[in-house]
Amino acid sequence: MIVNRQIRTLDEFTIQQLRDFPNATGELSSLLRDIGLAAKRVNVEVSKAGLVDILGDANLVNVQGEDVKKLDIYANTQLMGVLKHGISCAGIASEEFDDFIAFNDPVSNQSKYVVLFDPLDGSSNIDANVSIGTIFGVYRRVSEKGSPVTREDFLQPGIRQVAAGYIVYGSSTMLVYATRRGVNGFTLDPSIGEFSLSHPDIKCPPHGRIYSVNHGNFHRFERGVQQYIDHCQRKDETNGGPYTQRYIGSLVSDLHRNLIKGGIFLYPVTTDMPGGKLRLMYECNPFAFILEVAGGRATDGKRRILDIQPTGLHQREPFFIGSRGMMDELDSFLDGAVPA
Ligand code: P6P
Repeated sequence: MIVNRQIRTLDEFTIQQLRDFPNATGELSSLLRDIGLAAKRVNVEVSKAGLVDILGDANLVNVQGEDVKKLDIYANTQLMGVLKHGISCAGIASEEFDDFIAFNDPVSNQSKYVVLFDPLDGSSNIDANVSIGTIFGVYRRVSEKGSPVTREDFLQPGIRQVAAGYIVYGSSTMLVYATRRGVNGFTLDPSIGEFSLSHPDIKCPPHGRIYSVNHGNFHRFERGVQQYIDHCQRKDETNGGPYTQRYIGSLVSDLHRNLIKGGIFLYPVTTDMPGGKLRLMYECNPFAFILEVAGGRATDGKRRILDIQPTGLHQREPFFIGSRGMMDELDSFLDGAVPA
């Protein structure tokens, strides 16, 4: 196998960004490299899960009331560690913690970013060896530098993210992140232990033929959603259908596939989850930012996800995200959907 050694690594790419934007302080580049380091450490454990006693439950329940897997804790510890000991992050909020964490040391208090993350999303799939992922969003703090971060630094609408990304621990391990300048994907090259640019300037196809939804909830969806799903199944060749249904049950895997191939993902409210299931701050917002930069759309069925003013770190939202043309098509079935 001939590997192109001219491919830029994540470190080279982020440093090149600095050269291209001399006014940049380098803090964001440094923060992204820190996340890349944590991802490499998590990848080692994820890839040998099943061989060592790092699978299974940690006999703990997190703020979500969900059983915490040992790998959840490991991933959470690795992410918090690199960010706390770096120079770019003043504090974090994690799915695994009830409240945000202010690092509150002299260096961290001078940092200008905060990071919200889901350290290992889809961890209920670990035991079945299904791909899982890490999701993160980066915001510029709004409180005064030099002091500990406050709740307002974290409760910002998603449109204020300066970067967002995910790592998918799959057949290969990829780190994909977006800034306003674009979305770029890096594949971990085990021969050099570096994430290498493999998917430059990712664009989400304006239309696709994949729809992703948990059909088990069909009879608990609102009528408009049911009608849209029925439409996806009834499309004929004249209007590009029928669509194909793909649902892994691991958000990072489902959305990575739809980002690359085009498609739409739906996690609507159901009668037993009237607020939706997915978390606004560290699941919906990061992916909404990434998809919009790549040309897609993301809503809660009515509002643009990135416009939602959060009221809590762990609030849930109904979530519809994907190719612009498919999202526009969905809007025509949903009452009160705000046209793009
Ligand atoms: P359901 C995994 O538990 C997760 O949080 C996301 O990764 C995934 O998209 C969703 O829940 C799957 O939920 O109810 O279809 O199993």
